[in-house]
Amino acid sequence: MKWFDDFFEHKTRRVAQSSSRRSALAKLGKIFVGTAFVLPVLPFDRIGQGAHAAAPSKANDDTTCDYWRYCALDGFLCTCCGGTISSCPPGTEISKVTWVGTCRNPADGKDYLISYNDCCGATACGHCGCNRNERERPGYRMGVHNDINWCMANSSNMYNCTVAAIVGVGDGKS
Ligand code: ABN
Repeated sequence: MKWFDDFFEHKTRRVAQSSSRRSALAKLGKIFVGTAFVLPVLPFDRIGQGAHAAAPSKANDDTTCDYWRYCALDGFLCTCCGGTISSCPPGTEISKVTWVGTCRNPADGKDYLISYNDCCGATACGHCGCNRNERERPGYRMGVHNDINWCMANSSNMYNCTVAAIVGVGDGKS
C-alpha cells in the first residue's frame, strides 16, 4: 500500500503548496455565506403546517363531548359505555324522569329538543365525562337542570351514563 500513501502525500503537498491558508479560509467563507442565502429558498415541505386548521370537526362524532346534541349534557356519554346515542348499555335501564335541552344542529341550522336520560342500574361508567351547560337553568327549574341523578324514580338509583335522544324540532322561528 506504499504507492497509495505516496499518491495521497504527493496530492496533499501540491494542494498545500498551491494554496495559502488565507485563500483556503476565503473559499470556506464563501461556502458558508452561500449556504446561508441559498438554504432558506430551497423548497421545504410545509404541508404539515395546515394540518391543525384542516382537522375534522368533532361536532359530528357522538363519542366526543363536542358533538352537537351534547350541548347541555352533564355525565358520561353512553356511546363510550356500550350504549348508543339514544339507548342504554346492556344491563342498565333508561331513567323514568329526565331533563331536556335545546341544541342547534350545525348540519341544518335547526334547533332540536334533546332529552338527556340517565341510564340506571350499574355503577358509573367512568368513560367520556362531559359537562356542557348551554341554556341550562339553575336547580329550581328541575326539567332544564342537568346536575342531578335522574335515576331517582327507577328501582335502582345507580347512575351509569347519559343518552341524548331527539324528542322535538323547532320550526326555525325564534
Ligand atoms: N345526570 C347526570 C348526573 C348523575 C349523577 C350526578 C350528577 C349528574
